[in-house]
Amino acid sequence: MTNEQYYDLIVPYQDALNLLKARLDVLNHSMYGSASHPIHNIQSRIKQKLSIEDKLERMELSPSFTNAKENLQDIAGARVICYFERDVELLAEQLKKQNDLILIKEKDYIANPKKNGYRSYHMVLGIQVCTIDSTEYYPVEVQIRTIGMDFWASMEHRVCYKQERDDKEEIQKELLRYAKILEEIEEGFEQYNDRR
Ligand code: 0O2
Repeated sequence: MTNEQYYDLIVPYQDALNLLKARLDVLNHSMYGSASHPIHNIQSRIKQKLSIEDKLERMELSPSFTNAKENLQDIAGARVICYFERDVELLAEQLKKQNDLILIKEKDYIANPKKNGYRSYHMVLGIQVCTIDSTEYYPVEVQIRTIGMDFWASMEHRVCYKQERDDKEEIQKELLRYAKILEEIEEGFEQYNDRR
């Protein structure tokens, strides 16, 4: 893929991401009124050219514009960090209710955490992008999680994720323990919040 093809590829994904972020802003302001907001922060990214090419190669596909568009659902990604687990659930529910968005894929690693302790709610949403001559849906991968889940995932990503290590099993056990401790701490905060 040439640089020019890469930039042509990502323009509508960036548009889709911007449209989704505007939706999230509105939900953030309106979900609980002006009293409090569910979202702590939002991070977003467009996949780098090299990461797109690497991923296609891992899928045994040639790294072309067409293969990227037809086979990748994470060219655009948003990570939404909420305060409480209940905020994650409500936000996901609200997004699913918006009937001009398409739910392409959903993975609930909060209801079903991964073996290593990873917890997060994932969805791929189809966002309608209207230009002067076309209307098309583009996928955006959305990860919604709490501050504690994000802390755990960021640290695990740093020390372990996709790495070959001799002590991987041992580390995984320890990481699972940390995930449980963080879950307990967050439950404590949520209970304090409910008692206000
Ligand atoms: P990176 O480096 O964060 O970009 P996919 O891999 O997206 O094609 P799949 O299996 O449906 O397909 O993805 P899934 O399970 O929804 O997970 C996708 C993303 O979730 C990962 O992206 C990570 O960001 C995050 N994730 C999943 N499992 C873990 C985990 O065990 N630890 C951490 N820290 N993050 C996880 P990438 O592209 O794999 O990685």
